[in-house]
Amino acid sequence: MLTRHWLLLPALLLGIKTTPAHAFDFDSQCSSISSQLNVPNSTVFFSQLVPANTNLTFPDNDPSCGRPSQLVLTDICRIAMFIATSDRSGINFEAWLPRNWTGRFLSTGNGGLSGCIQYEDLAYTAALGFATVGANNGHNGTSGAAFLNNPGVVEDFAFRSVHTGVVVGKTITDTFYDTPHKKSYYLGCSTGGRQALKTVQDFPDDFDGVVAGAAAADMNHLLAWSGNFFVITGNTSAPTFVPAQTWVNLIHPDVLDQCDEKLDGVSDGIIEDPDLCEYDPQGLVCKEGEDPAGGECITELQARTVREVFEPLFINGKFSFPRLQPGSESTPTLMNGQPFIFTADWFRFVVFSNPNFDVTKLGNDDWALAQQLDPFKISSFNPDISAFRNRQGRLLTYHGQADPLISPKNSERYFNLVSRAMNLNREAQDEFYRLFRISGMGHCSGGIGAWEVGQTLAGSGNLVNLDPESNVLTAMVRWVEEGVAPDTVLGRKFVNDDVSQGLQFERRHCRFPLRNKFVGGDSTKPESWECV
Ligand SMILES: *[C@@H]1O[C@H](CO)[C@@H](O)[C@H](O)[C@H]1NC(C)=O
Ligand SMILES: *[C@@H]1O[C@H](CO)[C@@H](O)[C@H](O)[C@H]1NC(C)=O
Ligand SMILES: *[C@@H]1O[C@H](CO)[C@@H](O)[C@H](O)[C@H]1NC(C)=O
Ligand SMILES: *[C@@H]1O[C@H](CO)[C@@H](O)[C@H](O)[C@H]1NC(C)=O
Ligand SMILES: *[C@@H]1O[C@H](CO)[C@@H](O)[C@H](O)[C@H]1NC(C)=O
Ligand SMILES: [Ca+2]
Repeated sequence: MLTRHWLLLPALLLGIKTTPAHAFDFDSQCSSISSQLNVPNSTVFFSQLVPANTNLTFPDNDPSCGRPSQLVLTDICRIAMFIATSDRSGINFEAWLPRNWTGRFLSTGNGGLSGCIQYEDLAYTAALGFATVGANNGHNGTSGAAFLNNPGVVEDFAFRSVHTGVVVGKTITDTFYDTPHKKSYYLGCSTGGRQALKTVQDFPDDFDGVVAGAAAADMNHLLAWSGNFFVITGNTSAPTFVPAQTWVNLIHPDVLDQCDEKLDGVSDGIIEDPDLCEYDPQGLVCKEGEDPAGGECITELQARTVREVFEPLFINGKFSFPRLQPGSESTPTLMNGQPFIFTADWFRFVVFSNPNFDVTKLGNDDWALAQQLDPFKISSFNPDISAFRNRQGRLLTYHGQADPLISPKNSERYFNLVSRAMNLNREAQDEFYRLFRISGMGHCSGGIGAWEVGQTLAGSGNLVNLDPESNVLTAMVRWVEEGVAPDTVLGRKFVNDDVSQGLQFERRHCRFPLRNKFVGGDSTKPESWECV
């Protein structure tokens, strides 16, 4: 006893903080948290301490989610619960609370029509010190079948899962650490990007900083647009159909020939700004005596398909969704000669409530009907986000310029619509909302460009470089907390997308409407480019 007092005394004299009266004991807090929570209409399944480097497995997770396990990167308290959102709907929800907490809260989002907790995003953001939450968006798995005759499930998908998770997640965070969180953030892509815009539009107080990738916004029109590729191409035996290998081996090189070096000065397979590309497939049409079966040329009918694929969608003569961008045809997913799966599910289970509906017949009138229904305003396209702006919210959007699933032009379109609706000049909009166009990136991640910008754990380079100059999430934290807005995002490409094999090249991506201009030198060096 005596010895211990003697040891303590100099510490106190020096003003060194000793153990406070209510020591925060992470481990015991984790075992008792469920008894401290009083979330209405919820069931806590468990709370458990998970040490860093644990390989968590999820044997009960729907196999279609493709997430059977996740490596946990830092010590967390993992809380899993069910929260009812109506008497016939509810969300499966998890909070991952890191031992090394920064005082920040974050919500993750979902993808496609799922239905799946994105454990990799929980792992990533918990490792960066966020108290992070994720939910299953109101149903399990990637199918839309759960929407059938259950508007509550559709409502969860449209907005309620994320918002409920945020309300509950903030309470859990503040209770767990016995301190209010300081700032709140969101990180998501695709449907996760749409969810992001939805909260900015309808729940402006939920987040201080929102990072939204490749947003599936203007959702009804997007589903019409993606469904319309089947209308254009026909099935795989139609004379209008263009096989995948023709897109990849014949048309894509021709697109690059017209739009790569000619438009941006560097022949690297990356079209810096596909907005500038007006591709004409006429040169590929078979000449006298040439046979399209050889894959060296295409028919006039196929050339028409190619042109239509790169045109915007008009519904009843009205512009409804921007065109697929040239460059993305190297991944011809939407042109596979089958009704797009998410469109098919949406019309079967939501629009027509008929699992046997013949989705091969979908067309113009159906697209118009879906937009008219717009269940729970799933469109997520309201351009008046002044409430978010007025509370000092910050919005960072990014979009891969070679995205084969959601046209990156739609992110430009929303940016411009906000500007018009709120009557903002460029400077005023820049204050709170920026869009970065990531050249050579596919859907949310991947691609031949310098696509690693801190958006996910994918590719693994993101966790080793948290510099706000090259990480959209830490850039957002700096923007919110220090008022330093990102002017560019330095993207990285690792050899074979494997950080251990080293850096292949870096490129700085510009904020819209600026575009990259090659100014000379080594094109793999960021200094050789300029935003103009
Ligand atoms: C985690 O465990 C699963 C299933 O046992 C295994 O397939 C996976 O490779 C493991 N992941 C890591 C990072 O060890
Ligand atoms: C969804 O999956 C979770 C396990 O991941 C399970 O606890 C829950 O009961 C499932 N919900 C439905 C509606 O099947
Ligand atoms: C909880 O569930 C009951 C019964 O379904 C419902 O009346 C009540 O509004 C719910 N409460 C909350 C906070 O959701
Ligand atoms: C905790 O986070 C801080 C920065 O937020 C970092 O410097 C430190 O290394 C982290 N400690 C552990 C044990 O992860
Ligand atoms: C393609 O469509 C045609 C005409 O509708 C039909 O006769 C044929 O069976 C379809 N082929 C395939 C492979 O679906
Ligand atoms: Ca180029």
